[in-house]
Amino acid sequence: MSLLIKNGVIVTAMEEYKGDILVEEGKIVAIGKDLEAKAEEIIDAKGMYVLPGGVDQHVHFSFEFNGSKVRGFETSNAAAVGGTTTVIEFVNQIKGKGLIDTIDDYRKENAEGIAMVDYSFHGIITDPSTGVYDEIAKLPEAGYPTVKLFMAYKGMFFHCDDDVIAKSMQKAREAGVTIMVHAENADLIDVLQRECVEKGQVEPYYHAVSRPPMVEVEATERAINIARLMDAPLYVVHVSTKGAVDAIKRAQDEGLPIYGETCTHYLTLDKENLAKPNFQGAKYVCSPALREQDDMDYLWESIKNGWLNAISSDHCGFNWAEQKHMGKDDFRNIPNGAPGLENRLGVLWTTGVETGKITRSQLVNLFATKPAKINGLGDRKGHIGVGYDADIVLYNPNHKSVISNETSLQGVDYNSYEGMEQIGRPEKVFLRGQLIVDEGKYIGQQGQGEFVPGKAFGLCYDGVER
Ligand code: DUC
Ligand code: ZN
Ligand code: ZN
Ligand code: ZN
Repeated sequence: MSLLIKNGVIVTAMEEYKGDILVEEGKIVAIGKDLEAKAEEIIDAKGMYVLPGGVDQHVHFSFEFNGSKVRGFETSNAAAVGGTTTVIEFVNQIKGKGLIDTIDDYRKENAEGIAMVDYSFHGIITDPSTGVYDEIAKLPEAGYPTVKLFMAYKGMFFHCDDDVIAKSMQKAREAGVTIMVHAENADLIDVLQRECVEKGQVEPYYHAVSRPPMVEVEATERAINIARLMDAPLYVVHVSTKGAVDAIKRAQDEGLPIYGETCTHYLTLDKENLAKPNFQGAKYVCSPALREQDDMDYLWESIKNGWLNAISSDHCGFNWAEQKHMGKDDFRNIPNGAPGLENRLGVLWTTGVETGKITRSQLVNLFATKPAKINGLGDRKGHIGVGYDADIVLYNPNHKSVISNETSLQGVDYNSYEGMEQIGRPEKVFLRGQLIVDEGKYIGQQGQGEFVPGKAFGLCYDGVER
């Protein structure tokens, strides 16, 4: 199968230029001005921006909170219509079972034959007693070179203390495995949560009150110090606040390989959403909590200046009606996490590119190129270049729409961006050269997505550019 995409403006992390793209057998084989090439199919992309398919490196299709589970890979077509062609899913190690076995089995049962975009995995360590530290060396060979550890959630099965982080980092460094942390101080949150509940403050808003910026800043600084001690790299997920960015920035200025991502919602939604009446605030309960305007402004500065390296969705498909309502009488029982897989590109384009806060190239870098590199997918994904997978988005900048859950594919009963006017949309999306979205509608098939193994040392160690 060959395909020629003509007359579009190609946007990469470095530049934009007018050009044609020739695709053969799912790969980009040539790029040039007025390419004279024969192809079975020719697409005129005049008026479109031609972007690499997004890499959402922080997606939950199996996250569980108090026994309640999010929607799974059967909703991954939401990624496709949102211009994301690769998702990276976090898999919790099953207690008593090895991490690689857990991910292998999860992959066979929950992703293969179901996924509608390409996918990769991060492991989450929950049970060091299985010899998991020794497994870290074998993770790259299995194609899973990234591991997340939860500093937050005192008492929950996935919470880790500092010894687990330190020992994981010791092994990870040698193996080229990237350790990621959810940086919030579990003990401090526990104290603050109890204080709220004792005062009868049980509404969703107190989720944010009991998780102030300082609990994130403290844990981020601690994680950086552990990484410094262990001489290991570190990737901090879902950074939401100025103090945490500053800690990362200081470490980078010292030359340490410390990196961080933020998420669409921390840039665009503020803490006041949690105060919405009639338990609507529960829709915005995620961790870290939504912040105030000054933090949001600082995050925009941070992505613009390269202090943070990726923007992910941290997509968590919990329903409001049953699942979020588990916390009707006590915010501590509201499942943490919000959907957003489908809206990452449209929302960032609207609030970032259209307002002039970031350039299209910066968006491409944060949305696709850098997350692919960080996770060891950078030789195939996240860039429009010869030899890369033909994961291509034709973004129509003239389309206007209003975000509504009625048209959403996320399989959840609400949308965090409901009512927001969106500028532009992914008009056509190609996954390895196959058209899976046309006129903004998903037209692909279940099972079309393939596993993409990550490679070691994605998070560079030796002064490689961030
Ligand atoms: N952390 C995540 O990364 N996702 C959902 C909830 C959480 O705490
Ligand atoms: Zn602890
Ligand atoms: Zn987290
Ligand atoms: Zn997450």
